[in-house]
Amino acid sequence: MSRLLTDISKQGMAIMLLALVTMIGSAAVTTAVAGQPETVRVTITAQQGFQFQPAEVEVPAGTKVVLEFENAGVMGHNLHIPELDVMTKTITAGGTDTVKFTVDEAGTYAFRCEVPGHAEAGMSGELKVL
Ligand SMILES: [Cu+2]
Repeated sequence: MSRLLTDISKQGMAIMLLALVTMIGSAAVTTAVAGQPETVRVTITAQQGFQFQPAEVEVPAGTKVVLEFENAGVMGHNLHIPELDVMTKTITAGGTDTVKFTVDEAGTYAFRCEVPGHAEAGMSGELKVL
């Protein structure tokens, strides 16, 4: 009987410890989130010569990204992130288009211009979600 009680109390301790660890864990996560801006603004420009500038962009996971796409080239361009199903309009020279999205999963997501031949000519890049 006393052995059973001991086992139960050990189990109780384990549960309390787990609850404590969980509380500390979530407190740490809350602090990290509070320290980050809720929205990240990113500008990517389509340059002459079939280039995105910058071609590599980093954003934090779980944060709303406001991506402004500008066309500083002479032809129409767009920006497509296939894995995220994010795509701007095809904008003419001097134009802009803004898309908003949130990526919860860290990883590297390729983006490209979908105007035929442009990605092959160099219009591709990577969005890194950290
Ligand atoms: Cu293009």
